[in-house]
Amino acid sequence: MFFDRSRFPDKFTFGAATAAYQIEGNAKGNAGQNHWDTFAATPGNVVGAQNGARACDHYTFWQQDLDLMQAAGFDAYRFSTSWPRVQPDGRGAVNPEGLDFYDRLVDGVLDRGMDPYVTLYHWDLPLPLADKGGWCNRDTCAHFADYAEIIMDRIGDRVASTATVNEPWCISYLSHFLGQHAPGLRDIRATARSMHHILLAHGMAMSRLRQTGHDGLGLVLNFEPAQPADESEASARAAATQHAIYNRWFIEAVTRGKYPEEALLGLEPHLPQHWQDDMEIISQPLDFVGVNYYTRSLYEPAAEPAWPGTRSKQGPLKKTQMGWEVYPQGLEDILLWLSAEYVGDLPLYVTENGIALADRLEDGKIHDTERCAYITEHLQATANALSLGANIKGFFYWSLLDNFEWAHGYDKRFGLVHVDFKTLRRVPKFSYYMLQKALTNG
Ligand code: IFM
Repeated sequence: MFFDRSRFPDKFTFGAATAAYQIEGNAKGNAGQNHWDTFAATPGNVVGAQNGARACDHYTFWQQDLDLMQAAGFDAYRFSTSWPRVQPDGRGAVNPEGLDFYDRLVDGVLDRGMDPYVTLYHWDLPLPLADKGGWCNRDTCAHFADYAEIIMDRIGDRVASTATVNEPWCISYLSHFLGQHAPGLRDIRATARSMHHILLAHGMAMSRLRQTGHDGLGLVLNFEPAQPADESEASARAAATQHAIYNRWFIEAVTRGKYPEEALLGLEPHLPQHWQDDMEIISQPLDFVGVNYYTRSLYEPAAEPAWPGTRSKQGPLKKTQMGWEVYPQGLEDILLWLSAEYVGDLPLYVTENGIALADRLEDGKIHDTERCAYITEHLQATANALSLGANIKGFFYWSLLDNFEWAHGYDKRFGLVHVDFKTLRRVPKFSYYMLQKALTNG
């Protein structure tokens, strides 16, 4: 059986999520370039050197996309605003077309009876700021606070919820240590700095938005249970180190104003001087925490002597098109762990959860039954956590549309709606109709 809305409280919010660079088409509307454009133009970084210049052209087809959201019966649409679309240089002059776009989009969401959930930064760093060191440069944080104020000045009166940043682990560790996302660095000093500065940017934007009278403010973190690959002590230590880096660093900073010792062990020598002085602004009160969850990871010690001295190992569970294990229990565990250890009664939202599959159009239809099962199991996990006391207020599927999956290009399909990237035709998948049926009692 597919999920049943009656298992959730009346006001529980069901939505779907997207992000600007992945769907809008950055070439439209006088947007500035961002570091993904140049990262993608560098051989070997993105499958087929694909980029977000056209994507789903949501910039043109946004009304059609919002109609799809409305017809599915969603309560809310989670989208991000593009910094380079609004401020092509990342500072100073505003592109009026960019601001107008988000103004229309927010009204379009409201006109269709849904709540707008905005994220201010989902990875599209303006190129001129990247040239000055991007998230390794402290100045980027102040520019981000200015940009946050500009956006919220225009749409803040109508949005239901505002997240400053999406997935700081990806913005920093994945992009500066593992080199898999823009700017593609593999450098521990850049990693430590970006891990700190992205939190400082969040804190500075929070302060600015509070001062200018906004509420409903928080941030979106990604979590992945880090489990030992075997029974050994060494693997347990490897998993604990990765748990500290991935799952504890950001939530501990924003809720307790500190970083975990296991992660400081490798990162502290590379943090900016006097980083402790920033922890107060980083840990100011939040109105919610967004939780993005997809899978778990297994860790064991690496032969490599350099910190963190861990490596991940393929697990035995069923895999998605991304090669990620399907592990719904992890979502329940993470939600309960966050409630018990860090957030208490502060509202939690599952702001992203979804599965990539090699969907194929057959007779004009897409029978993505695996996606239906994935969604059902993860909603079940969410309902379990709710019934055990976690204060979860909503669940957003990632993603409404097939889109630009970063380093994987357009090959990995997460959408409820299939997009033909040649014609840009949208075709709702079986999972879309299943959700629609459950949400509309149809
Ligand atoms: O597509 C991404 C999204 O941009 C951030 N969270 C994870 C998704 C799937 O990889």
